[in-house]
Amino acid sequence: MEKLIITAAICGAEVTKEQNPAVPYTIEEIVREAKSAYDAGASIIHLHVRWDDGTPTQETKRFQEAVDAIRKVCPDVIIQPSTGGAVGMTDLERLASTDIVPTPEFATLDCGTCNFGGDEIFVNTDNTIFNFAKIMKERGIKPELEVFDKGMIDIALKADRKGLLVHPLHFDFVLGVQMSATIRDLVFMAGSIPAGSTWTATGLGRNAWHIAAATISMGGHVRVGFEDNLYLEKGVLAKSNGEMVEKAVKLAKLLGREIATPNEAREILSINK
Ligand code: KMH
Ligand code: ZN
Repeated sequence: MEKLIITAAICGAEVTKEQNPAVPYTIEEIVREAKSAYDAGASIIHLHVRWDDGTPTQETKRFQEAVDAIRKVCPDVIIQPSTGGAVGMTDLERLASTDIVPTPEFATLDCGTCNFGGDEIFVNTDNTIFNFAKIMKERGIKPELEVFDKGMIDIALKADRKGLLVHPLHFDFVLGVQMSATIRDLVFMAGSIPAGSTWTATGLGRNAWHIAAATISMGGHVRVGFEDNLYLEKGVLAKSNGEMVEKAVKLAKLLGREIATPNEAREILSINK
């Protein structure tokens, strides 16, 4: 089977230090978490940034500072800025994370609107999605198509029919936010994308580890990290993102998959081609 790409979603926009004190806010903390994940075997850092008090921001300068600092200690890692940001941000605000220098090689592209718990709605209209896709294509940024249910795959394919995406497509199945996170759901999602596409999956919270194990067995790629899950196992908070990457590496070894380096991940995902 193809080598396994591990993405570490180290920070997110919603989780807090009250939930797990290791959640990073400052640039130093973000770098610490990125390095722990990279050292453990992550080849991609999915990046959100915060102000020092934990407030999420998409400000270009703050992203630039974080990316430059991560690059110093993880020179070849793939840094994937979020264009999702936090619920309620405007499209312009969200895209500001991609204005860093050099232009990012990879970034997320959220492919639909979804319920985000309580009264929160994460809004991505068709026009937002098509506009983000167009801008990313023009700027040579590979989109990771974030899909929270099957309908979002269909919206991504609509963008593809409009010529806004470059093949091979890469999807990230985020299970356990809107869609449930059973193995049946995962198999359905993996069977619903065009042949030749690559995919990553992540299970939110208590869904993290069965989704990781199934994904590794199915030939997909895995995302772990504080953005999606704060626990190493039931009742045990992870002390770092690195600990969660280590657990994914252990699962991969047990299941017979080798881990991809960042350059091997670029090759597998056709980044910069
Ligand atoms: N924080 C969520 C509202 C992404 O990074 O593209 C959006 C999100 C997805 O995390
Ligand atoms: Zn994110």
